[in-house]
Amino acid sequence: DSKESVGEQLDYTLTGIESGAGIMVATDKALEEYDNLEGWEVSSSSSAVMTEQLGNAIENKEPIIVTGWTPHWKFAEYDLKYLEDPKEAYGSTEHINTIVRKGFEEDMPKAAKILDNFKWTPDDMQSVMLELQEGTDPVKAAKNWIENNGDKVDEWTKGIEDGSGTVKLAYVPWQSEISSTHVISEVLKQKGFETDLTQAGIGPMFQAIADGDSDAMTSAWLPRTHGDHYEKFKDEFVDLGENLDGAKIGLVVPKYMDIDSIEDLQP
Ligand code: PBE
Repeated sequence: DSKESVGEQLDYTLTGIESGAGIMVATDKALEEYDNLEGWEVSSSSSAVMTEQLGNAIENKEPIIVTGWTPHWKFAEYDLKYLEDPKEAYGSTEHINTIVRKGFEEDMPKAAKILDNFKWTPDDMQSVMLELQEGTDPVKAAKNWIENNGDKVDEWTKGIEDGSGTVKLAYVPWQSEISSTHVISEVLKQKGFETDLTQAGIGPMFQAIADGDSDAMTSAWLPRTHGDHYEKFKDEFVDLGENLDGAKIGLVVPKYMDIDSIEDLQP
């Protein structure tokens, strides 16, 4: 019945992802900060289930509100929009930083320089994510991107001699992080290094860098998404700065939905 409010149609539920993700923490904050979201909740599942439910809703032209982020292939696949967030519960623009353990730059200066030089765009990351979504193996998807973007890779490695030794990379197995980590891993391998990739949750990933158990991560979404973890450990790692600018998190809906702002939702 089209006379039902969006809240009624959705049973007052936002479609979330893995609990513990930065965007889920931000969503809890949004639910607190917006008085009009009283009575709403967020379901937790996984990124894969979220995109599946989004796809199903769009196929049936039904309403859905998901926790969404950029870069992500869903924006290439579907007509979507972010709901305005006047209270900035989700922050504004995010960037993604590369972080290394203390002492790594001294121990492996060539590898550290390559990691420091690593910088790409949301479109670059999104194209690798799309390949993953289509079923390509992460190493192959990374190699394909490298093959098609030799000019960028040359920039990251220019004037750096081949090295040796193993670089230990930690990452959370989200498609965005799988993409960046495999791309930088393949570039390091092309320059003579070996790499050792370890999957972890966000907190354990920061902890591993702080403890020196891992050398580097390319997955710190800042200032908001992983801000709490960053603050907790910031004296115990070295921040090499941005590897991607123009990331974003928020509530995302199909364009056919008749709402534009979080404030349009009714309690
Ligand atoms: N994400 C993708 C993560 C970071 C990368 C936006 C789902 C999050 O912590 O929310």
